[in-house]
Amino acid sequence: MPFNTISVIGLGYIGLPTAAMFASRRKNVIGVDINQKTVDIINAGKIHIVEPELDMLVRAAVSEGYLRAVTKPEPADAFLIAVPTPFLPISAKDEIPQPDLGFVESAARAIATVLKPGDLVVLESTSPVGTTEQMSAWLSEERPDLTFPQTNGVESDIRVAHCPERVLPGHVVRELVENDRVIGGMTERCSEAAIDLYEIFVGGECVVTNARTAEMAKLTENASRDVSIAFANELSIICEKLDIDVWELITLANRHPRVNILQPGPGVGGHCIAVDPWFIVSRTPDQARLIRTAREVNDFKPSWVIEKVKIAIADFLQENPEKTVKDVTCACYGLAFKSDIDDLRESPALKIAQQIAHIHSGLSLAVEPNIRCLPGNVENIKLVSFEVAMQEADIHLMLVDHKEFKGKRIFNKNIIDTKGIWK
Ligand code: SAJ
Repeated sequence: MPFNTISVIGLGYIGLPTAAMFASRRKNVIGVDINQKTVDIINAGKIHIVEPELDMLVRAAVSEGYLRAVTKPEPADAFLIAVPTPFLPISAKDEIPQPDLGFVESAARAIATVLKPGDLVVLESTSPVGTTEQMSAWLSEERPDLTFPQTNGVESDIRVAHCPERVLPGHVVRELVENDRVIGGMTERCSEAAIDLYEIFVGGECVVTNARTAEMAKLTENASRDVSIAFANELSIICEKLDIDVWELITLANRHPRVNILQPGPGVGGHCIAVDPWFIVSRTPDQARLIRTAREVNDFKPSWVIEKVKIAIADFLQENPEKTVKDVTCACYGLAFKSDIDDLRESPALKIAQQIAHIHSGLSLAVEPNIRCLPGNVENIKLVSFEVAMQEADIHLMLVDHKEFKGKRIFNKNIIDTKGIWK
């Protein structure tokens, strides 16, 4: 099936690289985003996010005329929806977060106006099971003159599929091409059309399933990683009680040929692994017991780390009775949600640093080699160099194992090392 014009709705961390990738294969790409500033930046050949190699790809795509951005959908042969699927705010502490499909609904209703028979609509956003069918129902509500797979099966005018993104932030450009792709069409013809679309740039295998299984596959991948990290985080808490070095323990256990324990840390962040498992729990709360507990274990880790800082401050004051708590300086090393990136969104490290700055009356320092300044909403934290923090702080909290922090030799310091790199 030829796709002369491809439209990508949502030009964020997934949508923009995907749009640029189609454009790099000399397809006519229309990127749609509700944010005028984002649209202007892209049309100037620049990017509004940090992702290696993406700037070159977008610059070339725009300057050669294959990619342009707009705020309102225009006709195309294929539409890829890559908008956020966050969860709704929760009011009670033990409430299960519920998915917010508002962006998917708006995107679906917006593209419906320009759909024509033969078009393909792909949902790429990570979504709870049933969302693709729901999206197709929204499209059909807007366009009663067209037929859709839920009512007309393989004969439908419009093809609909779920093809979840699975790329790792920091490696998006390479992984978009190399990773296998799950293709979940609502019918066989929908899957065939989606394969034709992705084969434009995907070098990995396009594996076909149905839409619901594709939705669950994506959630399963991230929930599986969340459960594995929760195991490591729980081990770190157990080992602390038993006076065992968790890093040594994991290294030893991983020598077993069938054991592969992940690494503990200050908690799980980012906009995927800390969110997606809830999409399973919210649909099947009575069945998804382990998945829910894993989320709770990982979400608990930042408070556990903060308690350790409080204890370290108290111990320091006991050893230095001439000082008051106001004289104690704390330094946090790393603020990003994981190593070697600049992304602070949903970062447990940032959350911990902010909480310490909030409760601690002494000075709070932070070292984050991947950013130049702190976001406007971060208060009472001074961004300093590694050397300044090492010299000035009394309590040193290692939060993110950035390459700049590894291999440093640190002696005679009060260190809380959540990543096990300064033991
Ligand atoms: N983390 C640990 N210990 C580990 C590994 C990770 O504490 O051993 C923490 C990280 O520090 C970070 C969080 O987990 O806070 C998530 O980091 P990550 O590298 O595991 O994953 P993401 O969120 O960057 O990307 C994930 C990937 N999913 C899987 O590996 C199953 C990626 O392939 C997905 O495309 C992405 O989610 C997504 O968009 O869903």
